[in-house]
Amino acid sequence: MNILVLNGPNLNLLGTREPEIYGHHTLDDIEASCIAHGKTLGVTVSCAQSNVEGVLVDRLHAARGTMDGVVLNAGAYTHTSIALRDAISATQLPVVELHLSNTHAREAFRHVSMIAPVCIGVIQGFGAAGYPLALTALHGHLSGARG
Ligand code: CA2
Repeated sequence: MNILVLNGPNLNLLGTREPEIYGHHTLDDIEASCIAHGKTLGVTVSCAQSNVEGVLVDRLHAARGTMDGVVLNAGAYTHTSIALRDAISATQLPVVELHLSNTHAREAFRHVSMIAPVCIGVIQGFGAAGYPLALTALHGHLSGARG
């Protein structure tokens, strides 16, 4: 089983600013934890990050046929990007939307997600710990263990 962990804009800055919102972990820490957690699940985890909307769209397109599912923290594009929503639909892959913060406890513009309707589920508000949670959830979904 192959899972892509895809992070969007500004998430390369994790651990450098706003730790009260996003925690102290760097993106490297998070990616390493995803790969390690994947090994416990028997999943090969690939990681990518881009600040560019079109590159994220391209990554999703490339995931089709090579990945079994995607964990996606689309960052601020979550709230604006119909292009990402359409790319998720086009891949026909199960995608878990993920956020470090609880976007519903923040500004009103973060309460709307363009991508949630085309994702299989959403994990948010648990900081970096959300990534292994999302991998476990997606692994369960792909294994047919949703109950
Ligand atoms: O909580 C999340 O994971 C978000 O996807 C993070 C996005 C935000 O726009 C979403 O509403 C929720 C922002 C990521 C910014 O990351 C930074 C990291 C360090 C310093 C500054 C920003």
